[in-house]
Amino acid sequence: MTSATLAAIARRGEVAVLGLGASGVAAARLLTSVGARVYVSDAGRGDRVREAAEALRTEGIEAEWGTHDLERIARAGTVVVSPGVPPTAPPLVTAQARGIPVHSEVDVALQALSGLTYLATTGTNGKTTVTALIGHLLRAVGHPDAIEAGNIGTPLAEIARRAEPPTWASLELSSFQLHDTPSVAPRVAVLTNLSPDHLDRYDSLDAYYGDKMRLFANATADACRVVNGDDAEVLRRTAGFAGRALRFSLADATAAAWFDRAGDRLMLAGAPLLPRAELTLLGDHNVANALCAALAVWAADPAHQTPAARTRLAEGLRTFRAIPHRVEPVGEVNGVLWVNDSKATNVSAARVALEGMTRPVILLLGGRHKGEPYTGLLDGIRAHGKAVLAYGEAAAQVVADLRPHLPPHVPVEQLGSSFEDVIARARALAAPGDVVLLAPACSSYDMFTDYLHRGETFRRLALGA
Ligand code: UMA
Repeated sequence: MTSATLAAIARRGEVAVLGLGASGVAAARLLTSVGARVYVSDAGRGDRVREAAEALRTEGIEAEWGTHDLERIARAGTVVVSPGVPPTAPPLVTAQARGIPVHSEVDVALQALSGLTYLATTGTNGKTTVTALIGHLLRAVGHPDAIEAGNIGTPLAEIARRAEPPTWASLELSSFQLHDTPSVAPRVAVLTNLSPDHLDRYDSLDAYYGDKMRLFANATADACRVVNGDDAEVLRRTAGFAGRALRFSLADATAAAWFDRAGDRLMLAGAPLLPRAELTLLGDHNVANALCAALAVWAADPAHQTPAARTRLAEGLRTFRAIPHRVEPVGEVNGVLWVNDSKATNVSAARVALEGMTRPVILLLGGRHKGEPYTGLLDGIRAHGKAVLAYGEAAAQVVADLRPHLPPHVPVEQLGSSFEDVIARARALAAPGDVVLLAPACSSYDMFTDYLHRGETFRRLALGA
C-alpha cells in the first residue's frame, strides 16, 4: 500500500479507532490531520483513558471512554486497532462480521510515511534491545535523524505527524501489531528468536508464531532478512520466504555475523568487528543482540559496508549502553556490581539474565506470582548462584520451588515486602567480586506501580541514595 491509501481510508467513511492508549491517540491525530472523520473509543474507565479522551475532544476529535458504540463501529468505513485490543474484543468481532477493513496503528502510519526506509524487528525476547541498537547504529553510520518507534514506546503514527519525518527508522513490531499490518515491507526484516509467550491471548503457539511470520508476508526476491541461526524454530519457520537470508550466531563460523569465542571477538562478514570486552552489555544474549543489529544495519545499504562504515559500526557498538531495566548495570559499589533487570517479569527472561552473569550472583526473586514454577531457574542458580532472596507475595512459592533442589551453600532466604530490607540483606551477603541481580521473574504490582518503579527503586537503594 502507498500513502494514497491513507486518503482512500479517509474517503471510505468514518474511521473507528479502538483504544485510547498511546497508539490510539496517535492514530486518531494522524487520521484527523489527513481529513478523516474519526471516532475513538475505549472500554476502559480509568483516569488515563478519560484524560486522553478529553484531550482529543479539545482538538475536535470525537472520543468516548467506558464503552465502544458497536452500532456506530458497525457503520464505520475502516477500523484502526491498538495492539492491546485482542481479536476477540466485541468491536473487532463486529468489524469482522461486517467485512470492515481493520488496520493497526502501525499500518496506518506506514502508509503516511511512504519515504521511510525502515528495518523492522520482531521476536519473543531481545527485540527492544535490538531495535534500540539498530537505531543507534543507523545514526552511527550516517543517518543522524534515524529514530526508534513501535512497540519500543513511541507510536509510529506520532512520528508520521512530524513536519519533517525521518528518512530512516528502526521499528519494533510485536505479534499484536503485525496481526493487522498487511503493508509491512522493511528494508531488512529481523527475527531475534521464538519461544512461548502471550498464550493468554493466543489459542496456540502456532497462532502466535504465525503472527510473527507476517513480518515476511511481502518478502520478494530482493528482500533481506536477518535471523537467529542458533534457533531451530526460527530457521524452520523462515526457510520458505523469498529473499536473502543472513544468520547471526553465537557459535557458527559460517554465519554472516558470529561470536568467535576463542578470539573473544564479534565477527561480521568474514572479518573481526569488535573485541567482546569493548561491548559494555552483559551476557551472551546481548552478544547475540549486538551481532544481530550490526548485521542488519550492515545489510541495509551498500554504503554501510565500506571500511569507514565498518569502523563507525564498531564505534556504535562500543558506545551503546544497556536500556534501563534490561540487564542494566546500575553501578559498582565496594566491588559489588548491581544489575537491574526489572523487566524480567517471567521465568524465561530471568533465566537469560542469570545465565549471562560471569560473577557469583545474589539473585533477588519475587513480586506478584504469575503462575509459572521457579524451577526453570535451577540450572542457572546452580551454575552462578551464591544466594537467592525471595520477597513479596511470591516469596513462599519461590522458596518451596527452589530450596529443596539447591545445595546448602546456596541459601534461599524468605524476606517480606520491604524492598529496603531486601537490598540491605543483599548488601550484607555480597562480597567484592559478586553481583546483585534483580531479575524478579514476577510482576511488580504487589509492591510497586510497575516494573519501571521497581527498577528505579532498586537503582536508588543500590547506589545508597
Ligand atoms: N481496550 C479497549 N477495548 C478492549 C480491549 C482494550 O478499549 O476490548 C483498550 C484498553 O483499555 C487500552 C487500549 O485499548 O486503553 C489498548 O491500548 P494498548 O494496550 O494497545 O496501549 P498503547 O498505549 O497503545 O501501547 C501499545 C503497546 N501495548 C501493547 O502492545 C499491549 C505498547 O507496547 C507500545 O509501546 C505502544 O503501543 C506504542 O507502539 C507495550 C507492550 O507491553 C510496551 N507490548 C507487548 C510486549 O512487549 O510484550 C506486546
